[in-house]
Amino acid sequence: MWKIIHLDEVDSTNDYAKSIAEESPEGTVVIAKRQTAGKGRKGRSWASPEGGLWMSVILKPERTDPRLVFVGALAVVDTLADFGIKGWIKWPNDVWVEGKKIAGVLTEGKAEKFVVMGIGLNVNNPVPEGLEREATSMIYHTGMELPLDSVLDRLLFHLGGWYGVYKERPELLVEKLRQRTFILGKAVRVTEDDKTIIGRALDVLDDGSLLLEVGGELRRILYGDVSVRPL
Ligand code: BT5
Repeated sequence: MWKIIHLDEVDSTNDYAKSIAEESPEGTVVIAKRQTAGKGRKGRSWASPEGGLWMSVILKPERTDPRLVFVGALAVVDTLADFGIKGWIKWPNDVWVEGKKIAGVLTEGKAEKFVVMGIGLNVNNPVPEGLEREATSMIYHTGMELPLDSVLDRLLFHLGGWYGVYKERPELLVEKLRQRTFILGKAVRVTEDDKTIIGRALDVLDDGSLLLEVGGELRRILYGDVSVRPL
């Protein structure tokens, strides 16, 4: 299913993948040793020095909905497990290990044409400067360098599996996400642009949205940055 394009350096594998997506088959993967302008959501930057796994997959699903990002997050959690690391998901797109972020997923696309799913996973690279308190890398948990090719192999294997689930039985994807997210039951702050909502995360609904209890009322959140607040 996969056709892999290896690059030494690129601004962003997501931008590169988008530029070739229309004429490329589904399953084309762009991977770079380093990115000079790696991107997070909302224009944030993603530190991408050598040693990490920076890649983007071109997908052409018949339907695209917010649950697609869970495919990437669950595939990262399973990949970490293959290397003996327990990962947890922070809805909707982050993977954390022992209270720190180890990976992020960024999906972008063109309606009805393609989706590019970018995954950044810290593997052998040290934590980016300035993020020492918030981020972590696989090497700190395995105690040794990992061959990036093996990590990529496992990640693509799990991506293929979860993508199949997304297409056939998306409710199962959400079920699995519920089990692997660490925010349920916690007091959270959800920020979207300049709006902030504080409440308790109750559930991830079947459509992928987050159900919050805010001052006794229920609110459905479709998108946002979640941070867990001390009770
Ligand atoms: C994400 O955004 O977590 C999505 C990151 C996706 C990166 C991949 S790499 C391959 C592909 N090509 C791209 O250009 N992007 C994708 P967000 O939830 O907005 O989180 C961004 C925040 O994570 C930043 O503001 C930093 O606080 C933090 N961060 C930046 N670099 C990091 C790193 N290497 N490890 C952990 N946290 C990081």
